[in-house]
Amino acid sequence: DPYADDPVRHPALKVNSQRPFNAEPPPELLTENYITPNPIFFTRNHLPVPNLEPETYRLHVVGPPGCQSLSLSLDDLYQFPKHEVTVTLQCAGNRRSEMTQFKEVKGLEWNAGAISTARWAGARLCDVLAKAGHQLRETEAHVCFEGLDSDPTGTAYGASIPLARAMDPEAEVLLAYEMNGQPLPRDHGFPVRVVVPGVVGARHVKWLGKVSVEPEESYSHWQRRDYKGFSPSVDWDTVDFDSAPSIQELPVQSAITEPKDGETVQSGEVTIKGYAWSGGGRAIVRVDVSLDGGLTWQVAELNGEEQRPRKAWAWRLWQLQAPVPAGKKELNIVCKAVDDSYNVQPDSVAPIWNLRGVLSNAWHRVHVRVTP
Ligand code: MTE
Ligand code: MO
Repeated sequence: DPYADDPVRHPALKVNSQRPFNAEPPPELLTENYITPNPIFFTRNHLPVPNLEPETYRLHVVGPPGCQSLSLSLDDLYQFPKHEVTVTLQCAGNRRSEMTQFKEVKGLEWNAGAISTARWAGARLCDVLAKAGHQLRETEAHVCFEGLDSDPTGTAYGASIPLARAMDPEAEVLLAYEMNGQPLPRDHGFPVRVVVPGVVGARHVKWLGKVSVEPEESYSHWQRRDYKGFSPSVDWDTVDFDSAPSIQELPVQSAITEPKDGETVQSGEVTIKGYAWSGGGRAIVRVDVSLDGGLTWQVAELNGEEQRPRKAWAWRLWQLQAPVPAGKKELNIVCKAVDDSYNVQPDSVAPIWNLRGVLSNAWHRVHVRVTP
């Protein structure tokens, strides 16, 4: 069993797949803290978790002709200026189960918990690339990452981001060795992972073994044959993965974490909680909540850390306390967020459904009963 050496996990996690391990925190725990505690941070593994020795660990940095290649130990990485940033990481498949309810898709059944937030620390990728002699040139190029996790044929997990993002100090791309003040837990990439603020989880390569600058995107399955969006009309017979760009920045997202779907709430007053986040550093400017399926709306209070414009890498938590309209036996609670480009979420799943069930960001809906 290649998974026999996987780490022990927190019992509160809701497991979507044991081998490889995929799990999300229950919604009410997810928004209990602004920073997600490491043991309940959602986990998305495609392969067995490698067991790496910090003493012998080396990161290989490979450049195009004219650049130096580096082999960096953990101590070498610690010599670069330590950079810290709070970043929300979201899987492209977050809320996939709502797409499945509309029409079958291929993928893990994530609810709204394939998203978490941590304070990451490490070396900036731009500093490491600069040390290898890289400059941002006119030509389009990509920074490819390879994990040290691999399948039985030896194929490693891989992904890439454009060189322009990697070289931009303001983009704050990290080779992270700390998560919330601790060494990375094994499930989250010990000893080093990539953190790409504002970008889909799939590019945050864990157990990082190799960084290389290439003229083309990564040839990895997960860059080329997965994590792409398609029209609802595209099926597995007609899909052409080369026709769509790889997902990088994610669209605006929000979800309700309390109350839970199917719950019964007291009459009088109801408290509704959730999270909101957008990709590309776009800040959340507003969250609207409806108790009547979207006929009327109230504005929720935004909590958590205020985000910098264009560098809003982390989520806002939000809350609304509202009177339950007299005589109501049930509530159709809905939330939707607006980011600082005034992007909004679509009202339903049907027009954004896709065969892989990615980019699921329709208005989030929760149905509850009211005790008389
Ligand atoms: N990196 C490696 N090496 N192997 C993986 O399976 N999964 C990716 C990404 N990095 C993955 C990886 C995906 S799809 C996501 S969503 C994030 O890691 C999840 O990070 P987390 O498990 O720390 O939450
Ligand atoms: Mo993912």
